[in-house]
Amino acid sequence: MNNSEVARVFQDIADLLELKGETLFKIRAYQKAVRSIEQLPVGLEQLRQEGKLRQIPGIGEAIEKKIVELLATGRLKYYEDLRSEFPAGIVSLLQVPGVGPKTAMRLSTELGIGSLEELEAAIVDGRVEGLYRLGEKTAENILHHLRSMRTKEQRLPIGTALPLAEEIMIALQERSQIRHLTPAGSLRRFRETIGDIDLMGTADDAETVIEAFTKLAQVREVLAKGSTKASVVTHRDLQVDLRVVEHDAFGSLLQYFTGSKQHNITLRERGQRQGLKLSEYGITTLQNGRLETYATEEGFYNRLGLQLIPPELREGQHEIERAAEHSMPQLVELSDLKGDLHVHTDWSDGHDSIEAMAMAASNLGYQYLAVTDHSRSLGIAHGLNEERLRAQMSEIRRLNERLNNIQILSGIEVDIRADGSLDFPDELLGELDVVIAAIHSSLSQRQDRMTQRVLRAIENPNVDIIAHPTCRLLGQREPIALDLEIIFRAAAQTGMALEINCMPDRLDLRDIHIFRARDLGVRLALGTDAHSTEHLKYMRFGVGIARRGWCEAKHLLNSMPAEELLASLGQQENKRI
Ligand code: DGT
Ligand code: CA
Ligand code: CA
Repeated sequence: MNNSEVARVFQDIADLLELKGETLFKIRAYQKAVRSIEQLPVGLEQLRQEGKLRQIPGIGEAIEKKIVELLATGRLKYYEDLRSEFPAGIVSLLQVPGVGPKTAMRLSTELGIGSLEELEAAIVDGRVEGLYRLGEKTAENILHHLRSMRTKEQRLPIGTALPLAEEIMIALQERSQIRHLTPAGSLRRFRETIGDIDLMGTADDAETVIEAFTKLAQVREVLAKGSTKASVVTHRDLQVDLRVVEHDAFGSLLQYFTGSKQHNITLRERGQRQGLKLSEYGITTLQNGRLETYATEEGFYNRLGLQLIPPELREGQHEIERAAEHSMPQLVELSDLKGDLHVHTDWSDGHDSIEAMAMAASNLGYQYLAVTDHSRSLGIAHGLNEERLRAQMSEIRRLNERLNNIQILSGIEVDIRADGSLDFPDELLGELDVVIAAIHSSLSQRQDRMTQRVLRAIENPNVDIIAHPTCRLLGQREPIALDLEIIFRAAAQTGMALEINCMPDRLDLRDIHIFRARDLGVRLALGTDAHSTEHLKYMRFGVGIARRGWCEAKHLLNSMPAEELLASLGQQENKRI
C-alpha cells in the first residue's frame, strides 16, 4: 500500500467513528494522521524499515500498529470490523458538506441510499425532503453541495485557474464598485491544483456588486445568489464563489475563507484555549460575548498572539507554532530573483531568439539569463550537437559585448542517458557557465536503477543543477520512480542544486519535496523552462510553490548576483572532484 491508500483508510475510519458518535478527540487523532501522511515526502514503507514511523507528527503507538498491519497485509482488521457495523456506501454520503452523521444514517437506513448518485436521484424525485423533519431547504442545500462537489472533483492546475480568476477580477472591477478584491481559498494559498475559486471583496453596496458578478460574460450558470454572496460556474466547469462585506470586517472574512480548513481548525482550538471564539465575522470574547471585527488579517492574527502567517503556509502543519514563537520565515518574493536559470531559444525547440529572450528577461528586471538549450540526443527538440553548441557560445559572447542591461550565461540542458552518463563529454561541459542535467527518456526504469542514474549525474562535477527532478506532468504523467530521500541527501552533500521547474504543468520539485529538500540543506534553483518570451512570466508559479516549501531568498541560487552565482557554482564543482 502506498501513502495515499493508507491515508484513505484512516480518513474512512475517522468518518466511521463520527457516525458511531465517538469522541472528537479520537476522530481528530485519525484526521491528523491523514494530514501528516498526505504531506509526507517519503514512503511509509521506508520509514517503517527505518523504525521512524513514530517520528511522523500525529502518529502514536496505536496508529503505528495499524500502519504496520496495512503495509504488511494490505488489510486492517479494525477497519473491516468498523465497516461491518454500518451499511455499505455510507461513508461516501459523509463527504457531502451539509450531511452530518445523523442525516447520513437516516438517508442510508430509511431510504436505502448508498452512493452519491443515489442521493442525487432521491433529492431530485423528492424522497429526501419527505424525510421527517428534514425539509425542502436542507435537501436543496445538499443538492447544491453535491453538484459543486462534482465540478470540484476535476481540480484545475493553478496555471489555468489563476489567469481565469484574474480575468474575472478585472471584469468585475470594471463593471462594479468593488474594492479590495482578492482571491482566497486554495488559490491564495497557491496549491498546485484548485477545486474552486473563492473571491473576497468589500463594497458600500454589496447587492449591486453581486448583481454585476452574476452577469459577467464568463458566467455560464448561477448556482446560488444572495445579497452578499453568489456562486457561479464559468466555462471549463470552474466554480467561482464571491463574498462581499463591509471594509472593517474584511480581515476576518479573508482569514476564514483563505483556510485551509485544517489551519482554521488548529487556529480555532488555540482561540478556545484563550477564551476566544473565531468566525468569519471576527473574534468573540466568550466572557462578555463581545465581537471584535478586523479590517486586516494582521490584526486578527495578532489578537491571538501570533505573527501574520503567509497564506502559502496555512496548511495546518507547523506554521501556528512558528507564528507563536515569532519566528515566521521571510519567504522569497519575485523581486528577490536576479535571473532565470533555465530557458530555451530557437537554437533548439524554443520559439524566440537568444537576443529576444535576453531583452524580455531584462524587461523583467533580471540581471542575468542562463540559455540552456537541449543537447544532441534529444532529436525531436533539435538538440544541439557539439559544433552548434560552440557556435551558440560564440554568439552569446558577441551579444554580451553588445548588450548592457543583461548578462547571458552560456548553458545547456544536457540529457541524462539511461545509464546515468551525460550526452556531452566533461571537457565541453566544463567550458559552460551553467550546466543543467535532466532526464527525458527511459522514464519507466525501476526505482533502484533510476536512483542510481540520477546519483551518477549528481556526482558529476560539471553539473550544476538537476532540472525537473521527478519528470511529472500534472494530471498527465506520474513522477518517475526515484528515492528522493537518497537524492536529497546526496545533493546536500555534494552541493548539487535541484530545480524548482516553474512551468505550471510541471511544478517539479513540488511543494512537499521542496520543504524536505530545503530542510536537508539542498540548494534550490528556479527555472521557468521558457520556450518563448511569454513563458518567462511563469516564474511566479515557481515562487508560489517555493513559498509553500518555506523557501527564503537565501535558499535559491537565483537570488545571488551573477558574479557570486558563477563563483559559487565553481566552488561546488571542486567539492565533487
Ligand atoms: P479547493 O477549493 O478544494 O481547492 O480548496 P479550498 O481551500 O479553497 O476550499 P473551499 O473552497 O472549500 O473553502 C475555502 C476556504 O473556506 C477553506 O480553505 C477554509 C474555509 N472553509 C470552508 N469550509 C470550512 C469548514 O467547514 N470549516 C472551516 N473552519 N473552514 C472552512
Ligand atoms: Ca476554493
Ligand atoms: Ca469555495
